[in-house]
Amino acid sequence: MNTQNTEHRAQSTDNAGSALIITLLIVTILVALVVEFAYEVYIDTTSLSNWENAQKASLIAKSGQALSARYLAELKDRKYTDIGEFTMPVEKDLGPNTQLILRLEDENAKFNINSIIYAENGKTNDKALLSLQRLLEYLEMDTKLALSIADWIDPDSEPRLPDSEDNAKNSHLWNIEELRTVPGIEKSIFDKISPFITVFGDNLININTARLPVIMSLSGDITETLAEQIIAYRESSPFENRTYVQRVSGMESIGITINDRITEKSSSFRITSRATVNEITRIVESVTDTSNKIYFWREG
Ligand SMILES: [Ca+2]
Repeated sequence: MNTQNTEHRAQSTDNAGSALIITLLIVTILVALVVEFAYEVYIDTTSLSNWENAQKASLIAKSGQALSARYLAELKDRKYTDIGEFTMPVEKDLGPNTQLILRLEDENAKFNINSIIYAENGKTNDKALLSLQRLLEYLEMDTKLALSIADWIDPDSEPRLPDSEDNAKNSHLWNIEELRTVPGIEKSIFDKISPFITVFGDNLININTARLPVIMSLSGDITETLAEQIIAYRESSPFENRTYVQRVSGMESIGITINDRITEKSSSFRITSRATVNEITRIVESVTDTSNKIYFWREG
């Protein structure tokens, strides 16, 4: 990730950030009232303080989710989106020893690993499977892993490789962590590929936000140099329409071949809301779309 670029994007969302902070102030007051009320019910004073901190942190983290969702809803009316990821600490004005960090990640910037098997008929999507193989190749991994993953997901039990159907789920993945159960996906492999993959969204890759390996996975004709040129082009002028990628020198005809697999606008985002009150931290994660439909929710 280009650090400068991240900072630039974070700055461009300052207005949204200010709006979030103001709303958070109101939410914090409400949280304090709720916790004060619940506090009265408890008698055990030894664990009371931590319990109170945990309750506050949990409520603030959930509020962070709600506020981020509101921000996403505003993106729905935009012509295009170019927010790949940004982290926004909301340290001020939340009260003493209280911190909230919101992180948004574009799921449309990633390759949807479920797309290699059609949901409608369980057949293999050959184009998507090739993309996954190219992604693995670029990351210097065994491209055969793509076949193991395909067998893990597809409904039939005909192995593409010896043992690749053993204990297979034979169904689409609910989260990317499930990949760890596929034979051959060791932790080191998972850690390397996980930033570039998702199991959510509409299978379209946002050409404004996809990182280099994901752009290269779209076509065998997209070289590393060409992918770098796409990134350089969008930094000065984001693609307001997916077809504009054809304006990048060298992409005139390749752009047409990937037109049905890309978009200029993202719909799904991963929101991580991390609240800390007096050193007690609660994290709420979700994948939410710009219509505020929630696909995944985890509290910890
Ligand atoms: Ca299978």
